[in-house]
Formats: sequence, structure tokens, C-alpha cells
Amino acid sequence: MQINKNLIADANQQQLKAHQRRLSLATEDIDDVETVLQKLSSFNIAIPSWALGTGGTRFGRFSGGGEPRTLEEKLEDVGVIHALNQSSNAISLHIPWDIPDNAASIRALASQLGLHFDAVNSNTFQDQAGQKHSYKFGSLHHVDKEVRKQAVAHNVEVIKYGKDLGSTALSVWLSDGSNFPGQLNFREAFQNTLESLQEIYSALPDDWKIWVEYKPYEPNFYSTTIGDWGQSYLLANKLGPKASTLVDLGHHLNGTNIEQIVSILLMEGKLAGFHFNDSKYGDDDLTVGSINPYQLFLIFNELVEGMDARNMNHATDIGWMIDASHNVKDPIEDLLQSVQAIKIAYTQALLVDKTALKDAQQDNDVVLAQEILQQAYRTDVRPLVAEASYRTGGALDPVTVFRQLKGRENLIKERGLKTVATGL
Ligand SMILES: [Mn+2]
Repeated sequence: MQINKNLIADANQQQLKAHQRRLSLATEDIDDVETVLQKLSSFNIAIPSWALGTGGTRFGRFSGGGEPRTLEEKLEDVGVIHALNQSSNAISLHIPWDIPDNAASIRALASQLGLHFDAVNSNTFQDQAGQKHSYKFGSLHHVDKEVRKQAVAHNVEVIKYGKDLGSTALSVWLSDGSNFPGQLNFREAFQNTLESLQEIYSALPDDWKIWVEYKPYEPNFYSTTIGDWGQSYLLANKLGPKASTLVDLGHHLNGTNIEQIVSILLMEGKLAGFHFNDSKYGDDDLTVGSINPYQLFLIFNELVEGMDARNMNHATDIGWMIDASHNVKDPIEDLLQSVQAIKIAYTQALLVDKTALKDAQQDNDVVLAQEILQQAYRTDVRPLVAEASYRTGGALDPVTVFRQLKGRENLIKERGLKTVATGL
């Protein structure tokens, strides 16, 4: 299914008057509206191929119907999202769930939809049919060299698939760890992981990067071999300039100050990118901004400040991706909500009065510093987000338009009620 641009324009027309009224109110006190709108228009967030089907938990999975059955249909769904919000021009693939049989035709379809391929993701947290060695006790950190070799070969193969599609980054998340004290020698596990990653690193094409993701627990519940940003950073540093740390918002223990982690990684030039999601308790993979939008704003505040300090391009110098899974929502609607939440937090961060904040920090004026941050956070920037989308041909209100155009009903008509997307 592809969305007809005229239908989006018609829907916008119905909302235009109200939008313009809200926009003029919202922009009254903003100095350089055009710069903000321009930055917003060029900001894109990649959609993961595994988030287009209904997510499951370990207790069950309730399919919503009309799920994409093939890689082509997954691309089409991202095309729908991008047509509506004009901010999702890339897809991040998961191998082996999404092996492209014909890279040339997949690339052609992507470019027809205005999409390109973001980082490719390897998978050594499951055993695949016909696989010689099991990953039950880990992959890149495994005590048996043969298992490590198999996992390295898989990552090298993922790079090859990515290369064929024009991708330029490999993101590696390992479930490797231990469930009980004594199960693992931490030092040897780390050394094995480093050695395996070095082999993968040496297979990277010149213009490629490797992004090392961390997670404190689950599926292992005593230790994870790349458990926090320190371990990821250590590995990335030892690997070299093509390696850096990937921050997944759900991969932190409760109460962790993620914005501070982001700030330091950025300062060191080792922040690869983001997996956006939200959480209440752990790696909940909830819709971005649904639980703690203030934390998201504080993270973006550090991102904007830190990227500006290094003269980085907000839109392209960091990998922006969603990594969420939804078991009760329509996946497309959920992803549209997530992208909107990211754009709202980004816009609010752009509105922070940086000079005034710097002065307040210099004067140790704690009260004023908080006032300045919250002034930006409490600004309703939704009309600006809508305007940026509208100007680039997207919908003023993507979720509403998806519903008005009967997006899911049409997908069910096309694909049927009992379709199951590959993935978790
Ligand atoms: Mn992730």
C-alpha cells in the first residue's frame, strides 16, 4: 500500500485553519522560527524492520492483522510512515529476519519510496535452523572458539548484505552474559568479546562504522558481558575510530542518568547513535515519550548542546533509530507517535536559551537554570512540528490522517487478517 499525496493534502486542507491559528500563537515568542523549522524538516529517524509487526512478550503474541509478510511489505509500511510524517526516510534491517533475496530490486523499491538503509543489525541471540553451534551460552564471548568463529562469520555476512543495500553501519547487540555467579570468568568473556569484535572490525569496509550496544540484564540475569556504557566505551576505544557506543534508552537500570552518559560519550566522539523507546521498569520498549517525556527532553538538550559544541550536523552525524515493540497498538500508529515525540523533544531542546543557561551555570544560579530548561520544555511546540511536516509534503497530524485514510483497514484488505511479520 502506498499513500496518495493528494489525500494527505486534502486532509491537511481540513485542518489548515486551526493549524495556522495555533502556529501563530506558538511562534509569537520564538526568535528564529525559520531556523527551527529547517532543522526539524531535515531531522529523520530510522524505523526498524522488526517494529512493523505486532510485538510479543514471552507470554503471548496477539497479531493485529495486515502485518507485513515480506521485506518488500516492510519497506512499504515505512514508506507509509514517511509519506505521513516526512521524517522517517530510512529503515534498519535485522539479519537473518530480513535477508534481501534481490538487493537491486529492494534498493529500487526503497528509493521509489524515498527511503535508504540505515544500520544493519546482526542476531546471535537466537539459534537459526541449520546452524552448527548453539548460542545458548553466548556468541562473541563464548568459551568455545568454534562458536565465536561462527558468530563472527554471521556478522561479516550481515556487513555483506548491508553493503549490497548501501548501508554503512553494523550495530551489534549481544545477549551474551551469565545467569548465575560462577558461570563465567568476566575477564575472559570480555577478552573473547574484544577479540571477536576485532575480527568483525577488520572486515568493515572503509566507510563503515560498528556500533556497540549495551544492556545491563535480560536475557541473562546475573551478568551481561557488554552491560553498560563503560564496557561498550572500553571496547569501542580498543577497537578504533570506526567503533562507537550505541545508546538504547531502555537498556539502563532504573534511575540511571542517561543524559549525563550521552553528554560524556558525545564529548569523546564516541556516541554512535540512539535506539529510542520509553520504559517504566526495564527494557519495556514502549512508545517514545509515553512514560517520561521530560527525560527525553533532557537527553535532547544534551544532544543539541554537545553536537553544537563539536559543530556536528544534528540530522546526519548521529544514527537516530527507534527500537520499540508494541503488543497492543497498531505498529504504524505507534511508530508515528514515537517519531512525533522525538521531534517534539528535539524542538524543545532547540528552544533552550543556551546563553542564559550558560550564564546561570556560571553564577551557580540553580533556580534560574531550572527555569530556563523548563521554559523550553513547557512550550507547546506541536504546531512547529506540524508545520515542518506540512511544508515538506507530510501530514499536519500523521496519526489522524492514517486513520482517516483507513490505513490499517486497507492493509488488512491487501494482506489479510492472519499475517505474521518475521521478528520477535
Ligand atoms: Mn536496541
